[in-house]
Amino acid sequence: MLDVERIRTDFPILSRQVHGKPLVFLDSAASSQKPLPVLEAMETAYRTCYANVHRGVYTLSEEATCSYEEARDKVASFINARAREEIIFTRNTTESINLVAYTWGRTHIGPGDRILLTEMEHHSNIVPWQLLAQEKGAELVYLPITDDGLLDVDRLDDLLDDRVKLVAFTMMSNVLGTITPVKEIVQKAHQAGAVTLVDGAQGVPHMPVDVQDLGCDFLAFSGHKMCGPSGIGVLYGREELLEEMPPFLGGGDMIRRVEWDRSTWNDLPWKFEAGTPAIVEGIGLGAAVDYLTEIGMEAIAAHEQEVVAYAMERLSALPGLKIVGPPAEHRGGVIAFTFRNIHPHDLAHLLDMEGVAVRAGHHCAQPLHRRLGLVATTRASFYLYNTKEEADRLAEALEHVARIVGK
Ligand code: 7TS
Repeated sequence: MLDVERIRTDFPILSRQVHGKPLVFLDSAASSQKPLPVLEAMETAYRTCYANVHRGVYTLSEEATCSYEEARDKVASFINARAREEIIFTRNTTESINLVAYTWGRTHIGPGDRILLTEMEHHSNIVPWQLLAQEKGAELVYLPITDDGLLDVDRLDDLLDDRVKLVAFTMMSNVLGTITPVKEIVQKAHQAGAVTLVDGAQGVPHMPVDVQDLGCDFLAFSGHKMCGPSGIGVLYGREELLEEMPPFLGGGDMIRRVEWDRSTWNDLPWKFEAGTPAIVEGIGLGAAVDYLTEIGMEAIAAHEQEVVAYAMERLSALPGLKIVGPPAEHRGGVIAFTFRNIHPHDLAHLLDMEGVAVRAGHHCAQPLHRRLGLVATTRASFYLYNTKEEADRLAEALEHVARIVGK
C-alpha cells in the first residue's frame, strides 16, 4: 500500500489553497503535478551542467549529454524495451502518433487500406489518421464500444480483414476510464497482419507496462502526465520498424552526412530527433521515472483502483449524478459524469470555488461524447497523490453545488 500522506509531501503544490480552501487536484488525466525530485533534477541541470547536447566536447556538454541519454535508458527499462534505440524523445503523445503517421504511415498506407481505431480514442489518435487517410485514399474503421463503455472486442474478428494495415488504440480511455485488453488486441491484429500502435498517454503513468510482453509495435506517451515536465514525450517503436522508416523532421542531429542535394541519416534513436531537444525536460522525465519506479507501478495502480472504487460509490449515491463508463474493476483513475442539468463548465467553475479542480468539456473526445449522446461531461481524475478524503471533498462540494443551484 502507498504511504499517500508521505507522497503528498513530495508535491509542494498540493499544500496550496484555492479560493481559501485546501486544493483538491482531480485533473491529473490532463496533466499531473510534479514531485520535488523532478523539480530538483531540473533545477540542478540548469544550475550545474546546462549546455547543448550531442555536440560539445567540453565538460558541461558532455555532462548534459550524459544526463539526457541516461534518461533514455531509464525510460527504456521502465517499459522494458529491448534497446535504448527504441526510445525516441518527442514533445508528447500527440507528436509521437504524428511521427508514426507521417513516416510509417506515408510509406505503408495506400488507397483502399484500412486503419482500425476505436470509438474511445482521444483526438490525437484520430486526427493524424484522418489526415493520412485523406491523403492516401485509405479508410478509417472504428471498433465499437458496448453500452457499458467497454471495447466490443468480439467485433475484432469481423473487422480485422486483410485491408487493415494498422490498429491504433488507447490503453485507457481518458473519458470512460476503461482499461483495454492491449495484449489480446495486439495478438489479434498481428494474426491479421496489421501493425499496432498503442496510445499509452493514460496507461503508462498509471500501471506497469512491458512492451515486450504486450508485443505492440509502437507505444506513445507523454512525460507531463507521469510526474514529468511538459514538452517531453516518448515514442517506443520496434527497432526493425524504426530502422526502415524515413525520418520525420529534417535538421541538425538527425543526419550523418549532408551533401548539397541529399543527406544520410543518423543512427537510431537520433534519426528521429531533429534539432536541439528538450534537454532539461528529458532529464526531468528521467527523474520522474525513477520516482515512479521507486514507489512501484503495481502499488500505484492498486491505490488508484481503490480510490476510484470508493469515489464511484460515493458519487453514484448523489441524486442526479450519472457516471459514464464501466464499473470500477474495469477502469483506471478517471470518472466522467453528468450532474443534474448543470452544464459541466458551470459545474467545474462552482467546484473550483470549493477548491476542487476538475476538467469539463469533451476532453478531446468529441466522437466518443456523440456516441454517448452527450456534448460534455465533468471529469475527476485521480493519481498516486489523491486520497479517499479528496473523493469525499468532491462529493461534499457537489452536494453544496446542488443546494445553491437548486435544480
Ligand atoms: N491520448 C490520450 C488517451 C489522452 O488522454 C491524451 C491527453 C492524449 C492522447 C494527448 O496527450 P498530449 O500530451 O499529446 O496532449 N489527454 C488529455 C485530457 O484528457 N485532458 O487534457 C489532455
